[in-house]
Amino acid sequence: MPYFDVCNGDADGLCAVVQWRLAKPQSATLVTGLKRDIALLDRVVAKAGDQLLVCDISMRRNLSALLGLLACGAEVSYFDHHEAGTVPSHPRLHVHVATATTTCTSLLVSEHLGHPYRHWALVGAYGDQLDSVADALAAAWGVPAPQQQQLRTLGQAINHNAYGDSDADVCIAPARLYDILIRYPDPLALLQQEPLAQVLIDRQAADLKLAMTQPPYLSSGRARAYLLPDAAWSRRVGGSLVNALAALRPHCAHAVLRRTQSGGYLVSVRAPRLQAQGAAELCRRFGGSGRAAAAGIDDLPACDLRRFLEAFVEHHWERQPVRTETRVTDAAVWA
Ligand SMILES: [Mn+2]
Repeated sequence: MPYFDVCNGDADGLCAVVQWRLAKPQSATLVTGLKRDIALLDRVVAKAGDQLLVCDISMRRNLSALLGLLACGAEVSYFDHHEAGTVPSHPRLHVHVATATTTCTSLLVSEHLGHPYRHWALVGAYGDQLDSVADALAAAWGVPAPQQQQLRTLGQAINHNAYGDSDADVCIAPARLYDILIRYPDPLALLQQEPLAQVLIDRQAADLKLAMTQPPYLSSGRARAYLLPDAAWSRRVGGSLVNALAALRPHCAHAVLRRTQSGGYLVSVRAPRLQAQGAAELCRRFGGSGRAAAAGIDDLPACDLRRFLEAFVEHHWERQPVRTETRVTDAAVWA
């Protein structure tokens, strides 16, 4: 009876499966990928009686593959915290989905198992930026502050390792990282004994430091846009740069644009933290989507760059229009 463990390659996904396999040792085929690889169930070929553990990938995005696997006779345990859509009812499908913003897959698995590997649960939660939830749990579980900080740093670093366009962009492919993580029932021991942990931590710090030194491409009183080249580090910094910038200047709106290989731009927009609205509305005008505070555009055509930047600067983040003086730091883009 073959076993398959299917998970997102970020910290939350990997730490969910690590806890499960530490609790239930069993050789299994791991199916994972980078953060952007979500349609993972398509990659599984199963037969009647096979056992699947699925962690931290959207059921909505994997529904047809899931139904196919169930029809083949596989049994599936599904743990996730993304919006699931319509959850099918099936005698061989065991669903553990909770979409509250206070939980994540690592915490759901930990709870299901009776919290046998609490430090791993915390690493996953910190990786998913659930800092206040993880801090409260760590305090309740008696984890001293210095160890809390170590688990947070590790979670963020493992999470960072999942961002990139291909395995060539990241320190270590998530599947290979899993093989190292699973050797350690306690991630604090991994931090002490595994040189890779520091490599991941250093990489994240270096990427963010480099990203933060980029001058704004366009700056107005309340709007700042950054244009990143298409490079391995810029593909890795993902959303962490725009989040860091937004935290640094809460009164400003931020846009981070990265060149894509298709010649367009991947755009991330954050409304001013102090007025967290209007981001989705702006991005929708350019084919993007998102939430009021955080939104994006997957592929802004290069010919729309100037129009987007003008709209970004002129966008009303509050009910009263704000006068802005636009300063363009690099004239080439307007040409
Ligand atoms: Mn997650």
